[in-house]
Amino acid sequence: MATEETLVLVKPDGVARGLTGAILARIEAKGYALVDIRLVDPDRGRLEQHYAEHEGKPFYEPLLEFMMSGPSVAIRLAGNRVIEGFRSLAGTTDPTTAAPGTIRGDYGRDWGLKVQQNLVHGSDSPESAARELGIWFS
Ligand code: RTP
Ligand code: MG
Repeated sequence: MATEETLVLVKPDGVARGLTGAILARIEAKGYALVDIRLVDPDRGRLEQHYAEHEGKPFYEPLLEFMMSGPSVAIRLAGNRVIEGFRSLAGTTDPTTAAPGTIRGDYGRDWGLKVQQNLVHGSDSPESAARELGIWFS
């Protein structure tokens, strides 16, 4: 199988809380390769592209506001089955119930806000990865 790539974001809550290093350490310990990494302060247009699938959902506007609240670290990550592998490292969407041992499960919680602040993003398919890498590394 050809080596796969995914887009990982350390979202604004992860950067603001100083967890970028801890999250990168988990990714490196798992053995995936960092191909590119950059700090990005995304404008609304970039986020509308990234989250197009969620437009119209109740959490869409709070999600864009949250993602514009500070910079994210964008990572181009490579390895066999890295898409499902990173999502497994990240844990499920809701950090309150994400399994301990995952990034969201160990570092995340419900802060009583309008959107899940869950520290990281990982592409969910090869098609999403190609599209999202184009948005964040253009
Ligand atoms: P991601 O795309 O960030 O890797 O996370 P995911 O697949 O686990 O979650 P997804 O359903 O794609 O949702 C994207 C992001 O929107 C926020 N969200 N908040 N009900 C809520 O408050 C809610 N639902 C989703 C989260 O930040 C989620 O990661
Ligand atoms: Mg998603």
